[in-house]
Amino acid sequence: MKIYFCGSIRGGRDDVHLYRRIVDKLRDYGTVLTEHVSSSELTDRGEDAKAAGDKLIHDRDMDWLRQAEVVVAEVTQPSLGVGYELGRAVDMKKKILCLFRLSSGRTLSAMIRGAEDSDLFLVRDYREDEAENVLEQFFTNLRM
Ligand code: 6K6
Repeated sequence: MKIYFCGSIRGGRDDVHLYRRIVDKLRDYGTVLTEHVSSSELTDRGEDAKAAGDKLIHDRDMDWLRQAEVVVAEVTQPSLGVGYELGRAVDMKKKILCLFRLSSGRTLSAMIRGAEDSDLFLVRDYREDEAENVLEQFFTNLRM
């Protein structure tokens, strides 16, 4: 199974340690097309973008999104790019899981929370220590 993981890059890298844990767990279920999102070498400064070019990044990511069967997004750190990816993924009728930590004190965008349809688009509030269990539950239900 091809899995597309979304996490904030230019929106801020505060949660990169958690993206790493999520991507590690996602590898149990398939190929993660966007592993770089969890790389601690990728900063919000954009050195990589200068080398690759924003258009190339966008077009490559959209290509991967088309290939993916499942999209998992950590949405606690607000990110324009993640919001954009989720909107495109909805349009492509992908199965989507959004993970949000209430402990952040933030309120999730209504455009994400309100997109929940208990079928293709799921939003799950979780605590950091529950990350692996929440993913296990999601992929177990997917197989049923
Ligand atoms: C590196 C540092 C800053 O920009 C870069 C360029 N690298 C990117 N490489 C691959 N995917 C990217 C890059 N920048 C953004 N994305 C995609 O958008 C990822 O799939 C993330 O899920 C999402 C993050 O968007 P922003 O708006 O937080 O950057």
